[in-house]
Amino acid sequence: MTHPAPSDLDDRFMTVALSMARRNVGRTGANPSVGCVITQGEGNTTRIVGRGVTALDGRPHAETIAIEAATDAVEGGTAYVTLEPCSHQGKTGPCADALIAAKIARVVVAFEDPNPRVAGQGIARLREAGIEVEVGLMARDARQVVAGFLARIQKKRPLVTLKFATSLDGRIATHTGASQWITNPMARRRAHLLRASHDAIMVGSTTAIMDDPQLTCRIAGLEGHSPVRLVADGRLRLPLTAKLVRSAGDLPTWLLTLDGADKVRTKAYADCGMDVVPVSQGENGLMDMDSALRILGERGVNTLLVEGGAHLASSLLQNDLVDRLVWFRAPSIIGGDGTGAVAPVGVDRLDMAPTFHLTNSRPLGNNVMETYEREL
Ligand code: AOF
Ligand code: ZN
Repeated sequence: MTHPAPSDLDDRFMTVALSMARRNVGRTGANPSVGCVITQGEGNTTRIVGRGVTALDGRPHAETIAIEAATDAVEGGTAYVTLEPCSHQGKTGPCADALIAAKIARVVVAFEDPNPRVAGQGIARLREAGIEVEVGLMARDARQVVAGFLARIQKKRPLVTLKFATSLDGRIATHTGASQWITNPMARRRAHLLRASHDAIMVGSTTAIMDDPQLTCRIAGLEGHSPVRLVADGRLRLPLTAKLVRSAGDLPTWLLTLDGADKVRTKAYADCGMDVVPVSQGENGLMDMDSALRILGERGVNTLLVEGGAHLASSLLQNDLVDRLVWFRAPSIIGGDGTGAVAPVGVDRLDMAPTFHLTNSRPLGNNVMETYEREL
């Protein structure tokens, strides 16, 4: 019988830590969802004695949960963490200190935390305490899991995903405005699932008025995981009778509008429970999307799902603010008199067109779901 090489074991346990981390993506507030696995023993006898994932809303952190939940002694064990353990004092002490106090002998870290409050200091602290630390295992996968957190720290804005549900010819409505439903129930269910893994969902005012959406995650068992709902409505056109306004007292709902918007109307939305967020004007007189996204980043939004409409999609694309596309396509043709998924983007030459690369494609019954990432 062959014994697994130590590096294979490391891969195996970091893979478990990553699957722990994936459990709470979109549910840890501004905090990244991190996974931690603690093992004891060597070679074939190595076993997991504790595991943890960053708790809902971001605290406690994964490491302290793994230590506390351990079913056996952790002293002398190895901890696998999908992000560098923190070194700062939050609601509870630094995770690096918790690992030191627990007398962990070795820590395997997927990658260094770019948060300036941590940035290598967690690793340094562990090493100073005599703990063996290895950094960089499965870094690519680990970075993918917290891509939104990385965007917020490094680009000072959330990771932006545009979602489309269209006919084969890229239409989101017929010329009479009929749009329910273009895609099939499987595709719509998958779209709801997408909501649960994002911190916030945004629509433009036309979509909010035409579709009167609730923007909640209505999947059994996931109802509690609905993200913050956002409407970009520069001119305050949204009627106070809209479902989003009427339910604003129960679910966090933000109204992004132009700075200096009518005070009386602004107060009416605020009285309904909406959080009115003023955004500066861009050169074209519309809301400056760069500023809007910066504000969302400051408010701790790591991942933003944009569900339309055509104008919001085009202003984000025009400003190169889109990281990912999720495209649900039904096998129908609506034709050129229908509404296109994206309003004019100002592309004259083909080399000016924002380009994405396909990262996933899967059939959902007779519909298809495609995922794209921005081509750099
Ligand atoms: C860890 N383990 O599970 C997570 C970490 O706001 P605080 O005080 O909770 O700290 C948030 C920061 O901690 C966050 O921005 C990121 O740098 C790090 N997240 N660190 O050791 C964890 N989620
Ligand atoms: Zn921590």
